[in-house]
Amino acid sequence: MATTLTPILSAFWDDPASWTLDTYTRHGGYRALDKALGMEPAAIIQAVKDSSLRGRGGAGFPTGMKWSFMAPPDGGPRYLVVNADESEPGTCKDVPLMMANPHVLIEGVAISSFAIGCEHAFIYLRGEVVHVYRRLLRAVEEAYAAGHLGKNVHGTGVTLDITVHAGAGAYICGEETALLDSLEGRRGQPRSKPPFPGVAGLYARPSSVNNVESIASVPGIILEGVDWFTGMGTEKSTGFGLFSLSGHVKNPGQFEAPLGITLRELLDMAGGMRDPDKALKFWTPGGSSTPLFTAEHLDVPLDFESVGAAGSMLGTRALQIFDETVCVVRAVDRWTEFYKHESCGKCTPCREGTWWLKQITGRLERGEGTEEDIDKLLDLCDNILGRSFCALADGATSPIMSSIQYFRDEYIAHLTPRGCPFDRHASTLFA
Ligand code: L3W
Repeated sequence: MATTLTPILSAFWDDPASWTLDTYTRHGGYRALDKALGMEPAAIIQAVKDSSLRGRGGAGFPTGMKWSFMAPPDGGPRYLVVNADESEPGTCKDVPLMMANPHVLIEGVAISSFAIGCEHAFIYLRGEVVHVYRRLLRAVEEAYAAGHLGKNVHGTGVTLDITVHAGAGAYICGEETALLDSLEGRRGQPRSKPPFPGVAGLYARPSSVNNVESIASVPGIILEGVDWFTGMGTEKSTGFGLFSLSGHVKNPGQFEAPLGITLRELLDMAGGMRDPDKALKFWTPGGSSTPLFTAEHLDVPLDFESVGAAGSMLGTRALQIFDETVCVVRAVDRWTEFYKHESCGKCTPCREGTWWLKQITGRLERGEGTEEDIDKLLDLCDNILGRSFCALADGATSPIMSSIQYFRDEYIAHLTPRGCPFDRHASTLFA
């Protein structure tokens, strides 16, 4: 049976003024918070654990387990920090979610904060998206005025304040500990783990850092129940997610569907390839940090286990689609430039490694490389993988290693003095 879409977080994005409190309330908003405030905090954590909700920010760590790893209350502050620093190339789900329905995130923050004993939560937003910043500020204001936030949430005596913080636009600040440093007013660079944020996070206090979509999924779990959530998706990758289709696809955008849907099904829903006469060449299952897939992976179920077994990662479900007109070496060179530029410089494998990777992908793309360079790239990747402070450098190796695995011939075709055999003007991407 064909998988169908499950518009839950995106249920009323088409409503006029979908982002207002009025619209959210008309669609049943903040009823989950009412229900949660009548529960024991431990029961909320248990429900999220039982739902098997896994982090939607890329790594897929179980959300309820992360909360239960927090150090026990000692009377001092505890923090929830929402990672809204979406900046992975291709990843574009949290921004539309916050623009179209900021209140589902705020309600999720309120419930999650109550569960973990947090009275002051932060939403750390990517700096460039000023329109989202304004929208969140307005929505938080509305929520305070309606009693969903503040000193006496829903008249229960529970306190919750939310601070929306806009960063300065650095990819590294999506790494949770760099984000915490940045939030504390320092230059954003990853911290060594352990201690994990659950033990010593923001201001060295127990903190949970969770992705926007993870927290926005919590109200549904509380209101509709664990069985409702686990009834979607696969046994180990439960629930639904936003799949973001971009690139050479007829109708790019957000497709909210159960985990386990395939790209073939999603492409059907998106009207197919932009030019039906051009074949799919390669695609990313979860942003540029996840190893590339090709047309042979069209039927891989997009859940954590199946994508992993097929050699990649579900990541952020950022499905960037490239047709046969795209030069894979050029695409990889562009991504590598991104990682080199965004490396925070703290650790040598990443700072030096991404610089060298870019030197080599650049000269290969320009037709100035040698066959030895291809193996040098693989050797460099091998020396970077698992040796850097955070996942940024690992991510940089993914498109390189996978593209050589699937398209070595295309790298070799670049070795002639004329360089890239592709007609740059034939492709509508990377023009
Ligand atoms: C307590 C333990 N907590 C792990 C927690 C940890 C974190 C979460 C996941 O990278 C990936 C990356 C990108 N006790 C724990 C523990 N935790 N062990 O679990 O941790 P980790 O280290 O597996 O992943 P990460 O460093 O959070 C995220 C990939 O996602 N990605 C997404 C990128 C998107 C962006 C963006 O747009 N801003 O960065 C795409 O694939 O490559 O592999 O909370 O504390 N024993």
